[in-house]
Amino acid sequence: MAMLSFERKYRVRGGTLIGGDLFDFWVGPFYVGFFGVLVIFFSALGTALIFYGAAIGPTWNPWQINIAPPDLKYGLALAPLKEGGLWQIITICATGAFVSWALRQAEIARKLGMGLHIPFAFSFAILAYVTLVIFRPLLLGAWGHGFPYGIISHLDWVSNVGYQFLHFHYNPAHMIAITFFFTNCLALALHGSLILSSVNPQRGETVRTAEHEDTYFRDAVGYSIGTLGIHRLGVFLAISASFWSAVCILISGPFWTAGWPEWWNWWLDLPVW
Ligand code: UQ2
Repeated sequence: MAMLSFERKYRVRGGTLIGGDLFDFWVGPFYVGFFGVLVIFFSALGTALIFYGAAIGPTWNPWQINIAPPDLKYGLALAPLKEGGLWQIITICATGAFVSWALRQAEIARKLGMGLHIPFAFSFAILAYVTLVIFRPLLLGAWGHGFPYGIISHLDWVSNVGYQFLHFHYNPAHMIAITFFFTNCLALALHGSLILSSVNPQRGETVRTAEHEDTYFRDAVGYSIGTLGIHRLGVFLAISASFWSAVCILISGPFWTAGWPEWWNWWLDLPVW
């Protein structure tokens, strides 16, 4: 069945969170919905403001374009447009677009009678971003603590904030986050390669099934987590990576101001020595 005629029977009415039938329609292959309209609005406005910020800036070199947050002196107030105000509105647009995207995911999932796992998982990515540009600046008392929007400039920000704590790799939450990112890579490499090895055979060979997949890992490591289990593990590793990333930057400043290597003094200070 051609994809479009196949999809037609799943294009059901309802499942919307807001707006009822008003926005319950598709444009070509895309479901719109109330949140689709919001996504278009926020991303169009946000992108236009980024281009405006680039236009009033010193360069069109894509690597060097930079839209900086306000100076710390503005605290948590609104700043003039050309002194960080643009960054503030762009941040609102980005957050609005991301949250609307998650809610559109939820509407589509409801329409199809699926679980809400996709918007749930995506919300951890939103959390990581919002922690950087909203929660942490709020806790530190100035929007100027958000990261600048630019390819090179945001790298510089990460480097500078890292060195502010002497050695960010000693941040325990950062360690946990990295461990999840790496384990996520391991799990996806195992899973992706296992699936390709069994269901994408050479010409003339037959497709292998889950029995073979289980057997492979039982032979190799004495354990198979299973076809459903590997996906549960994947979601867990992925959301944990985002979650601990958010934690590691949130505690840096608001809850720990010394160098991160020093945090480990609790070990040396244990009375047991
Ligand atoms: C598995 C399984 C899959 C998989 C993978 C495994 C049939 C198709 C990759 C193997 C995974 C294991 C042994 C867990 C590894 C643990 C960590 C923390 C990386 O058993 O079932 O389904 O894709």
